[in-house]
Amino acid sequence: MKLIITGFSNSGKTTVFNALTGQALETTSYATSLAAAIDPHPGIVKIPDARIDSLSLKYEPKKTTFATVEYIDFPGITTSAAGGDISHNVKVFNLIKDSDAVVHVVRAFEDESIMHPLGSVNPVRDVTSFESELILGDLEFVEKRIKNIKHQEKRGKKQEETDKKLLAKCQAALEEEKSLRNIEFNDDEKRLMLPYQFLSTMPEIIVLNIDESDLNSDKIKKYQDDIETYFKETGQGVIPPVVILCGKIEMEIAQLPSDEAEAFLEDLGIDEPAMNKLCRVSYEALGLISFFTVGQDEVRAWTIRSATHAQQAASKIHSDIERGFIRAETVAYDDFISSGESMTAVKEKGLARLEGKTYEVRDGDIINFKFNV
Ligand SMILES: Nc1nc2c(ncn2[C@@H]2O[C@H](COP(=O)(O)OP(=O)(O)O)[C@@H](O)[C@H]2O)c(=O)[nH]1
Ligand SMILES: [Mg+2]
Repeated sequence: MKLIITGFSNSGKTTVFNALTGQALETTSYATSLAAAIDPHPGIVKIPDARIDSLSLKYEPKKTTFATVEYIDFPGITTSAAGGDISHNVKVFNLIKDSDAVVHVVRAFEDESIMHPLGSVNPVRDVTSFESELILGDLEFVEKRIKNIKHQEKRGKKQEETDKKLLAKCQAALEEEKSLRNIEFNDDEKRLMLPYQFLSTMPEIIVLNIDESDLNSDKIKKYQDDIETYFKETGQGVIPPVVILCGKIEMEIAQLPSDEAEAFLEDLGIDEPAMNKLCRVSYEALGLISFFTVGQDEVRAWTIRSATHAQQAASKIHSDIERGFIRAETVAYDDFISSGESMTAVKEKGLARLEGKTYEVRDGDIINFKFNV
């Protein structure tokens, strides 16, 4: 699963990427003319999970494995209002289409020495202009596709009517500057839309990158409210989560040895880095959940989409387990904890379940698959 970090230049994308990954990429803005020469920069990030921490303490395994997602850093999008080279956006759009969700970094920190491409700090305007760029990108795509269909028809090749109707519907919405995530589509239309990977249907997470001195300030609360209001007014209930953090501080924390990082957090009066929250929110936005396997060798979180059946979940571990699936011995993490972290107690209380192939695995299930090949 892959998330692309994007937004306008100097919003703090690379800073956030460094904070997430512990890498140390250079955090200066690239001129758009240089951007074309830069490759997307990936980084794998562990999803912090207190449940894995405590399972690992209990089982003392040789190895502990957390769930991961991948983040991509790349020079951000630009807008014609900023006089940028719009052709660069196509490259960003292709990367967005290749990802599973978008982390949109929005600048909320004031710093006169760092240029804002639109001349001033105004998070709501940035959110709106970003959305407009996505809509424009989709519109161009739809227009191209429609043109192509017409061209094919002229050459006597019959084209699918449902597809044509769908594209016309999308075009109409986009021309009214509506994101496609705010338009209702029936199941057939949704199926047809899937391969188009429309930009304005991507799950999005907003990161408000604030000044250290603004933590808990009314100004930031207002920014957040205004952003949420914008999505409420333009949309139909799909409000991207807004994560508030100070990228600069987070990057410093990520580059400290863990004991020093803890002391630093204590000084700041916060119990965990905001990056942990961003990771969890990312995981949720992707519709992902974790199930666990435990033992002396390894305690491990496995990533699946919510509503995945047990047999399919088993395939994450090994295709043999999927093929020879007999049953999934399942205990909810919370039941394990409330039974004093004892599997024997869990069984005595009747909280251990034997689940079949089509059981929908839940977040936090501790599973022992029985199989025969
Ligand atoms: N004051 C302040 N500066 C920041 C913050 N986050 C990033 N910056 C600075 O903004 C500039 C651009 O950051 P960068 O991460 O390269 O932005 P990008 O162009 O979006 O990748 C750098 O000089 C950063 O040090 C922040 O939270 N507060
Ligand atoms: Mg950057």
